[in-house]
Parts: sequence; structure tokens; C-alpha cells
Amino acid sequence: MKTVHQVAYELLRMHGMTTIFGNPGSNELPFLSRFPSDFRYILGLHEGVALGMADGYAQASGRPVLVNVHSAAGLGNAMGVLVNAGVSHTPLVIMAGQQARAMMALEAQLTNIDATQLPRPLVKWSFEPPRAQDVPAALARAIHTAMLPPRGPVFVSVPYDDWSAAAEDSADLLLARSVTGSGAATSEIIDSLAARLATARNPVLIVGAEVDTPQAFRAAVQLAEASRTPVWIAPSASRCSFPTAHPLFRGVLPFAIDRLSAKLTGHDLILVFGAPVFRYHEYLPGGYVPDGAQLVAVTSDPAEAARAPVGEAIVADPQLALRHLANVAAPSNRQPPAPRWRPEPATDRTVPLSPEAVFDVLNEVKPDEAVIVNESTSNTEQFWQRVEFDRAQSFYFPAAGALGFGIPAAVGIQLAEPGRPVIGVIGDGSANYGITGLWSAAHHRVPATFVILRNDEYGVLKWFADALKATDLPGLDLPGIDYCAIAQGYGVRAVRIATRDGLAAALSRFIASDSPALIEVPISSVG
Ligand code: TZD
Repeated sequence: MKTVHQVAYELLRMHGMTTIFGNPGSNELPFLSRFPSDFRYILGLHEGVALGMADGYAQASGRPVLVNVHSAAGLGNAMGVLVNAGVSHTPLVIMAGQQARAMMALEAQLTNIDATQLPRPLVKWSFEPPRAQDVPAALARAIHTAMLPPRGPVFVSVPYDDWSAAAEDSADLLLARSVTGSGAATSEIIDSLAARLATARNPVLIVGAEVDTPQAFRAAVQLAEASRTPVWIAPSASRCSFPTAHPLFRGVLPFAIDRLSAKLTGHDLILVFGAPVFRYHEYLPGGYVPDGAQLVAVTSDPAEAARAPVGEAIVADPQLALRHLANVAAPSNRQPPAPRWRPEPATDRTVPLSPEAVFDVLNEVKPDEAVIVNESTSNTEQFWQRVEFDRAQSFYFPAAGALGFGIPAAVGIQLAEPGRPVIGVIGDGSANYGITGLWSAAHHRVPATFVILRNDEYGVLKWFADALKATDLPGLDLPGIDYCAIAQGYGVRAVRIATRDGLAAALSRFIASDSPALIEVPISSVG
């Protein structure tokens, strides 16, 4: 007879979930006991880091990933960056250990009181099995739920004495199950979109994170070229779903209602694939779309569809819809739009370097297949103007703006994509939320390169302070932090570089090396 422990690992193996991220406590040891040799455990020194690494790994691999955290305290630590995973629809199975069943009612030390309540509302499903024998089925359901559209994180709490319990014979049936969500838009829907696109006077495409896959990336290009339609990336971009040097690419839409709408002036049909309508940030009210424009959004997420303030929404797989529409769209003889404005190369050789100069160097040096994780907040506009991507799954940003994603996600993505160099471009403020991810990179020999943009401040909050007319603010400067010393303390080699040539040389060297490295670059503030 199998134990719950045995079936759980068989289930994880069957779903390809053999890389587990976590940080253990006593409640989790019975699960980790007799850890199978074909599994690997990636240790994060803080649960936010474990979850951030898992988020990167799951986004890059497209697979469900198990994150094992400690009871209430560990889950609490993980919840900051869990906000991102919900928004990015990352299929994470978060599992926390629970006190032994016999002592839960006593609220013994390490009881996770009301465990299922704790991660809500950030997870799709939250469950504590009523009996030990229900653990395998709960884990199976968690995996399927995480992967069904819209994908997203789920939570399971498991009392630690459950692992040694006997599994029911029927648990083996779980090992033979598959659950598929197809959710394809019907041909009628696609034909009607194609007809509207063909007859629109001046249509525009907006692509979001959900269509950042190689096939959908190509389909977006095919559709844009056939219909001669300009393309924007949806605001608060967490992924890049269109080649940024393509003549039809317009940029990333602004995250304020009125500014976004102004960018779409003149368009009569707005087609959105794989993004909410829209993920705004700064509150500048106005019309959501230009007067008279029709908006149609295709998303896998019923909640995104239902809460959009304007337009039509179709709940269907946006990748399939994009590919299907690209295949049936009639070629158009519309005037192609004028190419987007491109900045002059930043020629400054000042010290500190401007963010523009740093991004130009990064763009020159990075190989085409590189993946960039960006968590630098005051200079994203300059970043998008200067750093190019020509293929899918090359750009990641914290989807909900919850800091602590960048360093860990770079580690997780590098683990999932060993053949592509991964570069984390991280603001100095942001770096501190996930800094212990550097130790995970060193310990697990993950050859990601980290560029810390050091402006000694929470730069974007100063920009927001101006926008909000907030004055005399405390807490926006963070001078005196030595990122090289910190990196070295965690076992990552590090250099401080202040010049363009030095940066280019160090970046090339570290990108090509097989161990992690960090470059601290002093930069000027934006503006
Ligand atoms: N805490 C967490 C977990 N997430 C947040 N988003 C914030 C605080 C607030 N916050 C931002 O939204 S941006 C930012 C903070 C503190 C400043 C980041 O500073 P940085 O980048 O040095 O990384 P810039 O370029 O100086 O803005």
C-alpha cells in the first residue's frame, strides 16, 4: 500500500514538477523527507524569494510549479510577490505545512490558524484536505486548477502527519488523469472579428502578457502585417508580446486613462489580445477610448472580461484566437502607419551614467536570445525606447508592481531557460526586497547577471510625489548601501562600474560566464 507521501511525489513527477522551490520549517520536513533523487529543491532564504523564483520558472517554462513554504509565517512572507503571480496568471501550486491534526484545535505552536483564509484573495483556490487520505486528490486538483484558464496560483495546506498516512487505492487513478481547458473562440467569432478588421477605417492591435508565446508572437506579426495595423503593448507591461523594432510597433501604452485614450486617437477599432482593459496605475480620468471607437478584448479571464469599463469582451484563449484570426485576416491595402519615434543614441559619458546610456549599452551588448528581467521603476519609458526584443519570452516585469520579483525571477527564469543568458536590470530600491535571491543564484550555480541601477533613491516615488503634489516626504532616499559587498557576502562576484566602456566590457564578460555576477552602476535620476 502506498503512502500519501509516495502518491504525492508520483503526481508531481507525472506533471513534470520535479523542481521545487521553498523554504522549510518543521511542519514541512515530513513532506521533504526521503526527497527523491530525480527532484531538485531550490532553496530561497526568504519565502518571497522562493515564490519569486518559482514565478519566473513557471512563466518561462509554461508549467505548473510547486512552492513549499512554512506554515503561516512563511506563507505570509510569500504573499507580497504572490500579488504579481495572480496578475500574471502564473500556475503556482503553493503548499504550506500545517501542525499535526491532533494539535490544530489546541493552536499549538506553528498552527496555521484559518490557513485557507490567509492567501485569499490572491489565489484561485485555497484548500486544507479534511482527511489525510484526501491529500493526493487535493494536490491533483490544485495542479489542474492552477493550469486551467485563466491560469493562476492556488494554495494547499497539509498537516504534517498526513504524509505518512496510507493512501487510498483509488489515489492511483489520479496519476492517469489529464484535464484540458480548450476554450477556443468559435469560427463565427473569429470570422466576425476578421470582417470588422477588414472594414475598419483605422484599426489598432493591443497585445498583452497572455500572448507572449512564440506562436502568438508570430501570429501578432502576421496579423499586423496582413491588416497593416499598428500594434501597442498593453499598459503596465509585464511581458513583451511583439517585436519592438518592427515598423508597426508603436510602444507601450501609458497607464493613465486619459493618456492611454489620447494615444488611440483616430482609431475606430481597437482589438485587445491577452490583456485586461486596462491595467491603469496613475488616476487621470477621461474617456476610456476615443469617441466612436469600438473596442473588442479577447482574454481567458472571465473576471478581466467582466470588469472592463468599456467595449466588448470575448472569454476565449487569446493565443488561439490571435493565431486563428491571423490565418483568416484578409490582406489590406491601408496606408501603413508612420514609423514610431526613436531616440538618438545617448552619447553622454558623464558619471554617473544616465539610464538612457545604460540601456543603450545593454541593447548593444545583449545577445538576441537574451532574457531581460526588469525591476527598475523610474526609467521604464527610457528602457522601452532603447532596449529591443525580437522574440517571445524575452522580457519580464513584476505584473502587479510588487517589488521583490526581479532578482528571484531572474534566477527562476535562468533555471528554466539554461540556454539563454538572463540579465536582471534591477533598481537599487527594488533589489533589497529580494536580495537573498543572490545567495540562491550562487548556491545553485545559476549564471544570471544582475545589473543594479544605483540612484540611491526610490526615484519613481519622487516622480509620483510631483504628480500627486505631495511635498516634504520622508523615506524616499536610500544612500549608503554597498551592493557589491552584499553580493560578495552571498557568494556572487561583483563589480562597481561607472563608465560606458567598462559597463559594456563587464556585461559581455558576465553574460558569457557560467556563474552569477552583479554589476553595480551608479546612475542619474530621470529628468
Ligand atoms: N513595496 C513593495 C513590495 N512594492 C512596491 N511597489 C513598493 C513598496 C512601492 N514602490 C514602488 O511602487 S516603486 C518603488 C517603491 C518603493 C521604488 C523602487 O525604487 P528603485 O527604482 O530604486 O528600485 P527607481 O528607478 O529609483 O524608482
